[in-house]
Amino acid sequence: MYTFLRGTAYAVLSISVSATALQAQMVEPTTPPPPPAFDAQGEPVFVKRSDVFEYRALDSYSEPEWVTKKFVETGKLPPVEERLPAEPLVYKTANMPDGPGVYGDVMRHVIGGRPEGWNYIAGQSQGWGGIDIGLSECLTRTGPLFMIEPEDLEPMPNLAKSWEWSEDGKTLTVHLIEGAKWSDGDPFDMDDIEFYWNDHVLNPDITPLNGATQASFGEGTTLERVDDYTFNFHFQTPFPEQVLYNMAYGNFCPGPSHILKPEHPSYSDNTVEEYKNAFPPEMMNVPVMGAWVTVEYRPDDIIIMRRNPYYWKVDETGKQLPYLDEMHYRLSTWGDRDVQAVAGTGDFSNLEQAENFVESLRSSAREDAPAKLEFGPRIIGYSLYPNLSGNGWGQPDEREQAIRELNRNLKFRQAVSYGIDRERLGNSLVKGPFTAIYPGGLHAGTSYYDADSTVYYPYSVETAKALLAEVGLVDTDGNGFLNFPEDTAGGVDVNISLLTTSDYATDKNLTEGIVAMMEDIGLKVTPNIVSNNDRDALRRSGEYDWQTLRNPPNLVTVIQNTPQLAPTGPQTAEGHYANADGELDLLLWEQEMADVVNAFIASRDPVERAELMKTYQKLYTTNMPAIGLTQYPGALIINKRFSNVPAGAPIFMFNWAEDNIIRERVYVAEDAQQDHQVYPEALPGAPGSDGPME
Ligand code: BQZ
Repeated sequence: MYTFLRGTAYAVLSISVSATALQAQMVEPTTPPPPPAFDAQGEPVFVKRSDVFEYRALDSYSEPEWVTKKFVETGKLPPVEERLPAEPLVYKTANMPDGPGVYGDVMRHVIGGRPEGWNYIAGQSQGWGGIDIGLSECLTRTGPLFMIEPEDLEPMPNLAKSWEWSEDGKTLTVHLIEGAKWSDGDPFDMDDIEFYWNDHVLNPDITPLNGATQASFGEGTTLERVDDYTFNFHFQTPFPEQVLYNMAYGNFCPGPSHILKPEHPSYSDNTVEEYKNAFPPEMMNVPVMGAWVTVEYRPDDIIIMRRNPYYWKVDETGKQLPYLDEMHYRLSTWGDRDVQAVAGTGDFSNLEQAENFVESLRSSAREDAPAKLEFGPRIIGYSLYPNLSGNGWGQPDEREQAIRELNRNLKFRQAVSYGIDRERLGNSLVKGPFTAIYPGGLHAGTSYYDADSTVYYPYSVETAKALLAEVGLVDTDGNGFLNFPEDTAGGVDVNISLLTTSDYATDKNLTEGIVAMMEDIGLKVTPNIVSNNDRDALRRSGEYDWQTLRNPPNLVTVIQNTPQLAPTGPQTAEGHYANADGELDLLLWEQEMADVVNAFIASRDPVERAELMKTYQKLYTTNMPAIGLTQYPGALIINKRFSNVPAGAPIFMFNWAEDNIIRERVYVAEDAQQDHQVYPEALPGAPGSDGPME
């Protein structure tokens, strides 16, 4: 399966420039300068997981009065106690910043994504921005871990309410919440779990949206049903505790098998594509386990959701959650999300585009500003990802293959890194103490980061040019751009296509900066700017030379999505998937990185794990599977009328703020409520029916 190929083609070519002159210009790699001081503004209130919620039966339950009157008393809905599980998830009052809430009002999100459809587990995007996080509940939960004491840092229960390891650590027995129901009243049970695992995770033709594969749970891992609410995971290695993180958002969030299965290619005549598209955005009321259900979709305008009458979480007074009756997702741009949040026409934003920092800070500083803005730690990082596959992933043509061979050449990647002026790049986004020089790898300020293990190729055009000459690239046609040797791609200019999403100004600005800086060292780079969904499709299919990308979360947390830190499986490492035959042509250092990551996953010794991550960081920043660009903090913007927003919630740590703030227990005090509901006193309708039930 694993074959080793070396980028030898160029090494032998002799070059005219005298080696000594070149040596003289070369700048040695060093460690990165310390980032400018920038303290997070908010401080979480650290607690144990068991302080946040528990599963237990309460004496009585309640719901919004209009639900009782209009739906229960009219027989359209069974009484609340019959809709809830035997032991619902109960949020503890002591952990609610503002105490138990009241029903009503809406949270108005603004997003830049667009829904492809509702078949999340078959790989469809719902537009991001908290939509999929709100609709899909997962076995465990990690968002709120930002406020959990380090001693108790382990994923929180969710649909899986408890689990235990076998003596030898090779079996994890997982207990699901019993009696919970999908938003149409259908029981949630092992049928949904097995359908997700057998017919999606293990199905090579279908990949859930966030890329879960068997490798995400450990090579050779199997899932065995015990009874309707219990299953065993069987592992090849003992105590792979990482798996608990991969049972959280994005990797183990089952879909409604009673709705999806009849359309699945294994149980119908549908093709994989037909199954994927069988639940288009226009289809309303698709059952969910989340707190709100989609009842209206107006293309390029808005998605409206109404409270889920079967939601399986309550507060300690017995009130069924959520408190908010309606959710809006206005379909606009990510930049507009910031603008509307500080203006008060939107209610929430992850301020993640550095270009919007100054204006957002200015507006939210006003006395009468409608929203609160709070910066968190430096967790946003951007990198340049070269496609490292040399054996056909993405079906490259001759030119593309020649680029892949360059990408696989360390000297070439070093040249690119030396050619990037990260200070200028950061300042081109925003001036001030926000951006930091980021060589790549683990983010400075995160728990496993070690500056001494971090290699930094400081900005030096001369060194970059010298290395490109060593690789054998010469400007043979004198147009200022380096050419391939005669016998490669017809000796044309080396012209690199740089894949970038059009959805974020930051991504486009960084790409423009890279194009200019690469021209300075003689490399022609052409931006390929496409929509986010198209970008994500090309990213997964490998049809790109380079891409500008906001780093995946595991470079911040390490303990989440750990297998994706390196090519530990055929589709785990950003930038290097296996080819169509499943062959992964790893370079030596990539194999070393995969071995280190697997050793980290298998280790339960905190000292050993810290050492392993130092080795990982050294391998990463020396060899650069991705070349770091910049790193900066994000800020959470929330309208001041919302209560129960946890202190110090970062826009991103283990998950995005849309998960971190626990939206189902966020509320608006009666006297602060605003009249934005489009369908007051309405509930979701039958699956596939139009609009809400009134
Ligand atoms: C936050 C997030 C919630 C995905 C997405 C989007 C996709 C990526 C990433 C972020 C958006 C927002 O990020 O930018 O602030 O609301 O949705 O899911 O960038 O293109 O594939 O990983 O989470």
